[in-house]
Amino acid sequence: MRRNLILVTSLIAAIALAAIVLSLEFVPQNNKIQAQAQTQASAVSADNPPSPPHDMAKMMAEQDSSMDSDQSNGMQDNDTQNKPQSKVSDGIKVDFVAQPVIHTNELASINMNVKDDKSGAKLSHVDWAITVKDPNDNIIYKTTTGHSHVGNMDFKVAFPMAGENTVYLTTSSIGTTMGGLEPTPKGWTHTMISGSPKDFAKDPQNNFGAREFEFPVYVQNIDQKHTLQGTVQGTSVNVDLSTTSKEIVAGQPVTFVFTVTKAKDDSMIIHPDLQVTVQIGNYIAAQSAAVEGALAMNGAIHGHTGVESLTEIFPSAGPYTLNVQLQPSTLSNYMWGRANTTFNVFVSEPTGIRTTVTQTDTAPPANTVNIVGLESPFFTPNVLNIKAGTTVTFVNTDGNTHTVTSVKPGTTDADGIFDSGMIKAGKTFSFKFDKPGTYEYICMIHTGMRGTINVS
Ligand SMILES: [Cu+2]
Repeated sequence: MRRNLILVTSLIAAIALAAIVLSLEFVPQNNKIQAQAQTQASAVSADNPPSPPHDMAKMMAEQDSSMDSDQSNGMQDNDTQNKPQSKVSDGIKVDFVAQPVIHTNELASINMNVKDDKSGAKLSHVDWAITVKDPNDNIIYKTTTGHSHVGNMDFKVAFPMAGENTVYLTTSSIGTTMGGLEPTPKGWTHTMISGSPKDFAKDPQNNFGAREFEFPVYVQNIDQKHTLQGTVQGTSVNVDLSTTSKEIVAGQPVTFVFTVTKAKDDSMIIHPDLQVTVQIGNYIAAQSAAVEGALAMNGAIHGHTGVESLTEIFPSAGPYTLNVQLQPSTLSNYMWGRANTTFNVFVSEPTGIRTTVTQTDTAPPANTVNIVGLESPFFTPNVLNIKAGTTVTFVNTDGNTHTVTSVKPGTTDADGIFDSGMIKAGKTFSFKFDKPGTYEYICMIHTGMRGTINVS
């Protein structure tokens, strides 16, 4: 009994000691992480960007031409980093923060806040749609209409192409008591006065209509250089990853090039061995032979000159990691023991798949109108010509609730001819047009959405 007690006591003492040792070890690291987080936070909250967005775009374009030479020395150029941007359109302000350094094919974070420019207060009940285009004007990302309760929108996107990409934002405010939500305190946002979807459209303070914004986002080539400590004391090596293709696409071969140099003077290390493990989540998609105790002939990736390559076909799109383990061979001119690191790459869908994603906007069946959301053309077809006696079905293909409400031409005043009420995502509304004429309709929640039915 007594002996057990002593055992337990000494066990507790040992655990406590271990905890102290562990915490001592972790304190400096935690501080470092916190310090980094603070630096990031202060960059994010800066309301005024150091230079206006237009000048920045120009700066970036100039930077573009000198990019190749910058990359070869592996230095991070401050001018190719994204800085916080703010834009104002008729009283509505959008603060835009993209991840400062974005490499091609890595998942990058983007954050936007919609505010009242005068008061700086965030708007509540904001709807938004986002389209992202690459430097060649191809759509690489597109949302249906999303909703934010407090005017904050976060999303992640991988940019396949280096250079100046563009994020297009269409945003609009929605009524206050919609969906059973309490209105925000009076005076705090634009979305205040009416609370009723019917009156909402007539309320100039409540209804700020739709606004369109665009923000340039600078993306650097995939080139990523990692400096690693070797297990031999005092040694460190650089591993530089680049690709031979501009884009990494699922199902298509891509060649990764690893360059291994001495960190001290960036001189080439000859005859290094690398093991590369390609992983998505916990799933290992591919692995080269092990380097441990093995020479090149055993199948590890080996480079006579310190430049190794690996050609890989990714089975599907998504965020992958390349885990790289490297060690010198007996023929190497530098002995660092072992080192390892992880590179993040994002594999995109083949273009064919991407195109079909956006094709939902087009070609609905006869006498059907798709409600596509905040971005023009809002309804497809936007103008529908039919014969009297035809029933038209409106299908909400967007991710948000809309209405189809007939209005007096050129206005947002309901004329009572037809009104769908709320059409939730995926739901439909049908109306039979008996009398010839021109019928204009809008969405009562997003009054910028307008379409026409011509009945002959
Ligand atoms: Cu709508």
